[in-house]
Amino acid sequence: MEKFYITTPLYYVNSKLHIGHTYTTVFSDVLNRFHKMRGVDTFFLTGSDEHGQKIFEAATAAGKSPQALADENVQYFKELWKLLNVDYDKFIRTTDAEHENRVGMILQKLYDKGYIYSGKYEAYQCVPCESFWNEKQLEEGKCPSCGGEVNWVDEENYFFSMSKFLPVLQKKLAEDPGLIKPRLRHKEIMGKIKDSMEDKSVSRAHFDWGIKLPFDPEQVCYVWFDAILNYITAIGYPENMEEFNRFWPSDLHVIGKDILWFHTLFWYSILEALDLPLPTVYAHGFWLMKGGKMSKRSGMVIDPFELADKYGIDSLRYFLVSGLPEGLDTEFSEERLVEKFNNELVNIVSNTLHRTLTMLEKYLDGKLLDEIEYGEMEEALKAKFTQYHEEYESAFKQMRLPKAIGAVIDYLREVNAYINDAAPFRTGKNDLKRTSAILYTVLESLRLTAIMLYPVIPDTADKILNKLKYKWDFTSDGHLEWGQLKTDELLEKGEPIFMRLKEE
Ligand code: ME8
Repeated sequence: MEKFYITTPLYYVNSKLHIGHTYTTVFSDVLNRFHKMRGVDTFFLTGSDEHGQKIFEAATAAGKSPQALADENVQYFKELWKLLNVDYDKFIRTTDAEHENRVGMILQKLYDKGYIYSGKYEAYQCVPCESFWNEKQLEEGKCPSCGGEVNWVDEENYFFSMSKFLPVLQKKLAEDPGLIKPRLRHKEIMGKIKDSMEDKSVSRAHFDWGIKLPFDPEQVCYVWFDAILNYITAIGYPENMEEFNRFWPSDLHVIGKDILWFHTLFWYSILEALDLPLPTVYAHGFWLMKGGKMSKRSGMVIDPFELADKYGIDSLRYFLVSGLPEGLDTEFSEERLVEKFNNELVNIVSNTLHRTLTMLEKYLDGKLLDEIEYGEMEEALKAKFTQYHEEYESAFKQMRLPKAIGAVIDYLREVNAYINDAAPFRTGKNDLKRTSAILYTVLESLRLTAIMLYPVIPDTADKILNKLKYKWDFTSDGHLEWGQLKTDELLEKGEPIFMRLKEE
């Protein structure tokens, strides 16, 4: 059976989440649902990053223990994902005993292989990014990831011999550019390899909020080394290799472009050291606010709870995944959210459904005739469906979600043009056979579009399919074949599925 293993970053528990984090998780959920509804054996992992100096400092400032702060925010993360219909299979916390034990085993394994050794550490540290850099990596003396201030640290600790693996990686990445997506991110990383050719410290001696090194309990594991291993510990490595082999290599690590270096050169070197195959990484751009990156640090953030409350869950999911074009940064705007919702989900999806069910009630008392006779116009529309469906599938497989959604909406535009041309409002009661064939063609198109939109707006898809009295279990393939809508049910128009939104 085909499998699909997808992950989000583990979000830091130092504070609440904003629309940027929400985007990554919803985007991953949409991709996961797309594969799941094709009958694939999917596994969707998300979680929380809880160790390290940054969390320790945030907890101290709030007068709490790091564990208490983490517990509180994990609860909040889970509430947010539940509200937004994020259907993950596992939520991993880096303080889970299972994860901590497995990280300990991996550290010991690498130490025994001679890939971890002790030495003197000197680097520039960026506390908010939990990152360490050499002189060459800094950009104008600032952290290359967030552009913030860095400070100098030196201490005795342990190093991972990353430089040993980078030449192999360089070759592998040149041979297989598809590992890092989109293409511009692959290019970015290829350009960074030569400045990364040095070993990386993987322990800290000056504080203790972390996983103790099994071979030196005076030191704790560097938070990025601990957290990045979650993608393999969550599925059993190194204890349960049967479960692990079912899903590894993962199919997609979805991240923002800020943590690309860690998820490629750093992560891939660890995997090389463990003799594990490399997975694909997809890095998206940023949601901006007033031209800058929306971030906890800048304080310029948009609260997802507030937005979901104002505009609804599916409108938020829809806007997020259709609103950020591949690889690019985009300004977040409520005005655009409302406009997109009204233009696409209300004017096109909801109105087409309501208008058609209204005609069905009016001319055929809510029941389609059993026999459907297709004419030329119907055959032409079916051919268009095949074409848009292919475009949708191909865009989805390339993670081009705005394009995939665009294909569905464009198809519905064609359906509306077909309604105008076929004119069931003219044939009406005079030619019931013809009217029924036209309305069937439109309702079947709506059934197909509801299924295509299901990964993005699952509740709405469910509502549409309920109105059409179409039953499916959301996880088996074959529902996107033309002609599966039954004609033996009484369909009622009821209330429209969406009303126009106003910006608040
Ligand atoms: O980096 N636009 O966690 P984090 C789009 N714990 N996405 C954004 C964004 C924005 N303005 N701001 C944040 C960490 N993100 C580490 C990860 S993984 C082993 C450890 C999203 O809480 C984006 O996915 O800082 C980014 O990569 C992630 O949040 C960073 O979350």
